[in-house]
Formats: sequence, C-alpha cells, structure tokens
Amino acid sequence: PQDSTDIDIASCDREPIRTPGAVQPHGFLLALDDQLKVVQVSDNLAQFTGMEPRLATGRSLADVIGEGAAEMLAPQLEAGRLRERPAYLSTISQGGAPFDVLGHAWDGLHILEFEPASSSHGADVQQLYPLLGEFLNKISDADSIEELSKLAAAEIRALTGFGRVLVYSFDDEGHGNVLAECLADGYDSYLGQRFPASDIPRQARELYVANRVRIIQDANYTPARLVPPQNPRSGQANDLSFAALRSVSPVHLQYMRNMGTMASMSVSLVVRGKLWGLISCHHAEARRLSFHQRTVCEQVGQILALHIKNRSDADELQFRLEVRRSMVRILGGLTQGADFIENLRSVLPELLHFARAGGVAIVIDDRLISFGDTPSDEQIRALANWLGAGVHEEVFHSAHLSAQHAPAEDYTDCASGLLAMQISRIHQHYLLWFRPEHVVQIDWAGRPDGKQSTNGQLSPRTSFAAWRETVHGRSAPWRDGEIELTLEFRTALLGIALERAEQMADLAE
Ligand code: BLA
Repeated sequence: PQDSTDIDIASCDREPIRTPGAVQPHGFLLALDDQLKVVQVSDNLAQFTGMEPRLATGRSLADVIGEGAAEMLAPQLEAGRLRERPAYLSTISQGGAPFDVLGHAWDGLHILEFEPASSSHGADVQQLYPLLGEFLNKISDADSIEELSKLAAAEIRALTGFGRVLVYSFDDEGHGNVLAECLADGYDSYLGQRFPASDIPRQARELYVANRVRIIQDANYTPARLVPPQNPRSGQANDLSFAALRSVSPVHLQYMRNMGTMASMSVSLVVRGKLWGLISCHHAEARRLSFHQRTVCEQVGQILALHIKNRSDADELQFRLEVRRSMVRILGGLTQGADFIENLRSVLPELLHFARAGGVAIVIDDRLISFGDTPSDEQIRALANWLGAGVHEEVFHSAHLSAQHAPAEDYTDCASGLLAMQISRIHQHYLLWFRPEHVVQIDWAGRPDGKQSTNGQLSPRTSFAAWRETVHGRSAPWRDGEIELTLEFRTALLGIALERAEQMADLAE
C-alpha cells in the first residue's frame, strides 16, 4: 500500500480548482450569453438584488440589476469588448450599495462579477499611485534579490494592511523558501523557513502563472453555488480560472484555518514564464480589498519579478565571465611545454578555481595526478571505472555522488559533489573535480510529512511549528553555467590535445 503522504499528494493534484462550481460569497456572479441574456447566476443573488436565482436565468441584464445599472454596463458589453481577463467596467448601485463590476469573456460566456465597493481595507484609491511611485524609486536602488523582496513585502503591507506579508521563492524541487517578510505586531515570523512543495499542488502552480493575483476574503465562507450548476453553453462545469470570485479548494481553506489565517492574498512572481515564487499575505481576521488595490499589488509583483530577472541575469553574466576568464588562463598555460599532462600539472590551482572545487584529479592511462582535497588514488580509480562503465555524458555532474555511486559514502567529506569531464572518446581518461560536503540545515515550517488523512478525508497539516532537518552528503549545487562552460572547456582542451599529438607525430618523422 502507498504511504499516506503519497495518497495526499496525488489527491491534491486532482483538486478541480478551475471548476469549483461556486464563488466566494462576498460578491455575486452573472453569466451572460452572446445576446446578453443572463444564463447563469450565483445562488447568493437574492441577498444582493432581491431576485431569486431561478427567476433570473433567461432574463435581460436590466431585469436582474435594474435599468440604470444595465445601461452603465451596456457600452462595455457590446460584442467583443470584454477581454479574457477581468477588467473593471463600472461602479453601479444595487440595493442602495455601490458595487464594482468586473467583466471578462471566457468559456463561451460573458462573466460579470459584482463586488461591494465600500468598506475595503488597506490604502485608499488616491494613495495607490503615489505608493507605487515611491516603490519604483526605492526598488531601483536595491541590489540583491533579498533586498528587492524586502521592499516589495513592505510595499504590499502598506497597500493592503495585511498582518503578515511574505516573499518566497521556489527551489528546483518546488519547496518554498521565505526570503523576506513584513509583519504587524502579534504575527509570528516565518523568515528563513521552508514550506514543502506539496502545500501548493501542481495544478495550482500552473493556474497561478496565468492568474497572477488571488484573494480569499474569509476562510470560513460558505461557497455560493452556480445556478444552473453547469455552463449552459458547454454543458460542463464552468471554467472559473480567471474569475476574481472563484471559490477555492476546501483543503486549502482548512490549511488557512490551521495556520490561524482568516484572509489571504497571493501574488505570483513569474520569471522567464515560470512561477519563481509568490508574495503571500495573511491576516488573522477576514479582510476585503478592492479590485483596484489588488491590481496595484499585481503590478508590484510584476515589477519585483522584472527586477529579480534583471538581477539574476546580471549575476549570471558576471559569474560566467569569471569562469570564462579562468578557463582562458588554463588554456593559456597548456600551450607552453611539450607534454600535455605535465602542462595540466602546472595549472592545477587554476583548475580548482575554475570549478570552485576542493580537489581535482586527472586520470590518463596509468597516470593519476590529484591535487587539493580528493579521495585516495584507489578510490579515484574505482570512480573512473564506474564512470567508464555506465556514464556516457561528456560532462557528468552530481551534487549527491553517494546516491549514485555507493563507495562515495566513504569520502563524502571531500567529494559529496563530482564534476567529471571525459577527455577521450575511446579511453577512460577524465578530468575530475570534487566538491566537499556542504551540510545544510533546513528550517521547515512544520514537518513536511506531517499531513494526516482522517477517516479517509484529506487534510492539510495542522502544525506549522519550525522543525529542523539536517541534510548530509550533498555538495553545493553545480550551476547550469558551470556545466555549459565545462563543455566548452572540453572542446578547447581536446583541440589542444589533438594539436599536440600531431606536432609530436611531426617531430617523430
Ligand atoms: C493553494 N497553498 C495554496 C496557496 C498557497 C498555499 C499560498 C495559494 C493560495 C492562493 O493563491 O489563494 C500554501 N500558504 C501556503 C504556503 C504558505 C502560505 C506554503 O501562506 C507559506 C507561507 N494543500 C495542502 C495539501 C493539499 C493542499 C495537503 O497542504 C492537498 C490536498 C492543496 N493548496 C492546495 C490547493 C490549493 C492550494 C488545492 C489551490 C487553492 C486554489 O487556488 O483553489
């Protein structure tokens, strides 16, 4: 049988988050067909308009929200005017109260969402642009991703008044690391903690690349179901991917309650088309934000993502430049003497530098040269045999060698990481770089496997108490740039070796 974590994670991936069949009940939804006839409504309609849901379908918009309100929306609803993402259409009055109306065209319908316009928390509309302007000024002076994130967290808190604002980034395995936060009094810090990847399932991450801001105003809400339950155009459950009122997964609502969070908002940080991270906001009580406020928060997210991309592009460029300089110094050193292997010996310190390694070894026929912190000659020979037998990449890398080559368990201290360059197609000739163990302490926000399944019912974890994991046997990771430059280095090296061999042959004649 599967262990319970497997079951949980698989079922999380199946939560139908785009098609919940319901909306959050702080507003109401009307879906119109091409003739602008109301064909579907949320079942909380009467509470806002006094009209029973069943009586609304088949009517004109004016019949449901009144002549005046319908007239205000009419110009925006003309054929083809609505876009595929919600836009603010107008503020209308309904039952004596003002409502912001958002409209988008999706899933064959014109979807109108009505949100109470009064009583939102956070900054006033008039403050939004000045705040954004200040943020733009400040952020251009920041020069690390942490600093950029800190400014963005403070900005989002100023805009929204959420009690806790976190910026977190996802690692290669999808775990989230909290990089920056801004807190009100009474909110615990999550800075430096890691949240397991399974807290946000795959389909949610996919949706959040397309839909960049989401709010849950009250984790205790009862969803307002759509009437009729299916999209009359398609006969299927409505695709509410972009609806601002989309009802969220009940599992996630439970997660929020477990965390002591009644309201949340999250803003996607999309870098190079991928979900790089999130700005995640929490509040202990229910909280309401207007579309305009959310839109400015979305823009803060876009600005932050852009700066993160620029910062990381610049860092990567600088890094590659340094590695390339080192490569040029090595190649320069190889063109001097006659014996290729002796030449390699003369550049050993630079070889270490090239790969930020602790040790390096050269294995050519029965010659073995090692330098720095390396396994024993015998262990290096065994490693080269293992590479020769099963590894076919021209450049192989591992930051957890003992997981692939068990004998490496005996020398994790000096060689938890290996970068291996094959320098002959026929023989087992290698240039090997070793990286030492880099013990990592991970401060999980609650045990990553602490999810329970009670009565077969899925539930998210209930504890967010910090839990420290110590990871052994790994080295610092090998970066893409390092691997690419090592491939380039290999081509140059083989070129030089070949040239040398030819010169030797000429001399011999
Ligand atoms: C969604 N889970 C989420 C979201 C966050 C988290 C931020 C997005 C919510 C949104 O944008 O509105 C998790 N919240 C966090 C984390 C922090 C936080 C990591 O504040 C860190 C500070 N979740 C589980 C389990 C399941 C699960 C076991 O823990 C599956 C059964 C599911 N999480 C789950 C689902 C969603 C989600 C289905 C999508 C909710 C939705 O958009 O409908």
